[in-house]
Amino acid sequence: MTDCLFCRMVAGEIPADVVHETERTLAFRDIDPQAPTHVLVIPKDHHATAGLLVGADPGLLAEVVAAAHAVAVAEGLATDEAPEPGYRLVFNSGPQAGQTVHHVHGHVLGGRDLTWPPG
Ligand code: D5M
Repeated sequence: MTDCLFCRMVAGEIPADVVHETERTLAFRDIDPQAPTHVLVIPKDHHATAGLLVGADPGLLAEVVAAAHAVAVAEGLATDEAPEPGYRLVFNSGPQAGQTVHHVHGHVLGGRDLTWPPG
């Protein structure tokens, strides 16, 4: 989709600070980080929300989650054996949840104590 910001980043039309890439996923640093580690993980194909993606291609959602974990391991937030110190993986879905870019993306957040419940 040419009018989608994240599709344009996948296409290389808009710069991205890429930290991880697979055949079907891309991970890049958030432009407005909310934690010492704040990385967005997306499928390269356009799907608006996680719910729509899991209906269309559940394996691709699993690849996005696996990529998010690989980012967390690379950032020193987790190992493949244990979650410590830990990280949060968030999919904002829809306007009431604060989704502003309508191409599904998982936020990988970590590197500080994260509060709960979220705002
Ligand atoms: O999150 C959308 C996120 O996208 C938000 O945290 C800012 C980020 N963003 C917006 N533009 C860019 C660019 N150009 N590079 C990196 N990150 C970007 P949401 O869950 O939809 O509110």
